[in-house]
Amino acid sequence: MYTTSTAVLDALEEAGVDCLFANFGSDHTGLIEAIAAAREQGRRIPNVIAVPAEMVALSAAHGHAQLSGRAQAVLVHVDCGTQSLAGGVHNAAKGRVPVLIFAGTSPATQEGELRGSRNEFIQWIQDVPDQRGLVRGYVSYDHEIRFGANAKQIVHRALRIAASDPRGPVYLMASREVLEAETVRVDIRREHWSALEPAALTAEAARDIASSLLEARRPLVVTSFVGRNPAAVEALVELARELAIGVLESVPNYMNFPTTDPCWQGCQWNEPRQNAVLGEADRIVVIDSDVPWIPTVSRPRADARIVHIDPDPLKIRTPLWYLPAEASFRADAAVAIRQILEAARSLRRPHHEAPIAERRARFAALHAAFARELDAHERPHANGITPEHLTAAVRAAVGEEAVVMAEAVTNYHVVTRHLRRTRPATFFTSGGGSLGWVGGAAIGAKLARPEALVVALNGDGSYLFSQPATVHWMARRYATPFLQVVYNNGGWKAPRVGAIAMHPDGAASRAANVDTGFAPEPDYAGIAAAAGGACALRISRADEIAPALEAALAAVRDEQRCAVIDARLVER
Ligand SMILES: Cc1ncc(C[n+]2csc(CCOP(=O)(O)OP(=O)(O)O)c2C)c(N)n1
Ligand SMILES: [Mg+2]
Repeated sequence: MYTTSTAVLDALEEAGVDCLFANFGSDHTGLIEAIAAAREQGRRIPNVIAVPAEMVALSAAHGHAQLSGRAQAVLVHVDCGTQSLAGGVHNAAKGRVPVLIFAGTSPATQEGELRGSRNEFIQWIQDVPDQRGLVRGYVSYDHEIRFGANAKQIVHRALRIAASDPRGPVYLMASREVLEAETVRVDIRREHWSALEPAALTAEAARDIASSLLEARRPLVVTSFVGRNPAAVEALVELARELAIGVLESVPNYMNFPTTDPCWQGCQWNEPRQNAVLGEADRIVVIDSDVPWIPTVSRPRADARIVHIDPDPLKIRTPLWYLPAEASFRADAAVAIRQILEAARSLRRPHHEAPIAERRARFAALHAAFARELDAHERPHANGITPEHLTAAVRAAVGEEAVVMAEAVTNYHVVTRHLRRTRPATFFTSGGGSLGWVGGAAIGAKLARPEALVVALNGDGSYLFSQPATVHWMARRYATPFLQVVYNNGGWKAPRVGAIAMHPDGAASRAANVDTGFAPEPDYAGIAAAAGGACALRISRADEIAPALEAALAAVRDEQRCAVIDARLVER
């Protein structure tokens, strides 16, 4: 029997969706039947992964797409499952991650008119006026499949929109009757539905930017997510090295630039001080960034000339957003950087050589000083574990190739600096602000790159947000072992330090308790052991770090099970 459900599965398979992260309900009878039938008949369909909590499902699809570059699919139950996707929808939207979210709806008939008509009390309760409206503020496209006859076309269209810049989540829904209905098999041509081609700069714009970079005294690239495409990192390295341009990462969401390269000028997060390199730059190219700086604390000089290249330079979905750029371009970073590089090669003249050599030396000196500062911070602390020492030890233990998924909050800047990544596609954050992405994302990463060592680095609060029981059950069930380190600082540090910074002499600064601490603390690692047989370790002394990492990596590599290290950080 060929039903709309069969057609949906066919379309996902044709589109190259590897995984369907599924949380089933009574709306999915047609899909459950079609999945079983496909397996019985030996027809290829995406790998169905059962996920006991929807936010974890979406985070896994998110992590997978970040590594594979391919949209994955998430199947949820009516309005309830859609709401349970929670902040995962925000993260996928803000992180520009392609994903298809597919939900059933309550049956649309109640007297047995069609197969799938209502037969359970909950189907009256779950009938809501605007199910798609739950996610409309975040998705790039939402629609309802009403007939089997064009279900495949709608799935392909949705995936095409998801995969085209600016990428993001898309949402489809269909009633149980539609998913149960028999239909005809439609043949599509894959190439008619591929993502849009990456956009380029005009030749004139490429020349203008190249010439302004050649003439600059302190040219700087500021980026957050150029590294979502490893080819863009390669191009940026070539451009920066050839023209001696500094590269400053602002809230990096990917590995954007090798930290060992003398052009790398560090990264800036929420540090409440002017960034010196940013303040010195006279020409700035902002490439792929939502927050290139925070003007109330750190900004370019008033006479700096700024251009902006981005898949979505208008940031239409961010109500308050502007940048003092003299020109903005909607273009793909890899394409645009190559164009600028070619133009610079043709425009370069002998009189450019001395200034290029001068700034090359300046950036190299700044880089060397910064590296010395990092070294100093990594030294063990007598009283316990510092996040800098811990991160340096993780770096040494896991190596340059390991894939790191980070949700480290007040330690983001520590993690990004001290991991000192050198290779593209070895560092990821959610790109959004809804905590709880990290565990699902680690599973998605491991599914996308089974041969990689996957490492999750996260706060204790973020660990609890991530639904660790679901995550670690999945990790065992689907053989996706990873190493997880909990940067345990006793609770939610971010809101506490935020309040005290806003009211330095206020009551909160004097209070012993501001309701952000987790004492008595849960046994973080024990949760993972109970749910998925993870190797559970708990440390609080500096000399315990290296042995714990060794034991944890042995569990991940040799026993193929997760390891969770609960690292109690020293109070500072
Ligand atoms: C879903 C969600 N709820 C609440 C917040 C607000 N919030 C921002 S940081 C933070 C604390 C996170 O704790 P933890 O992961 O331990 O990091 P720490 O601040 O301690 O470094 C909270 C609750 C959020 N960003 N996302
Ligand atoms: Mg914390």
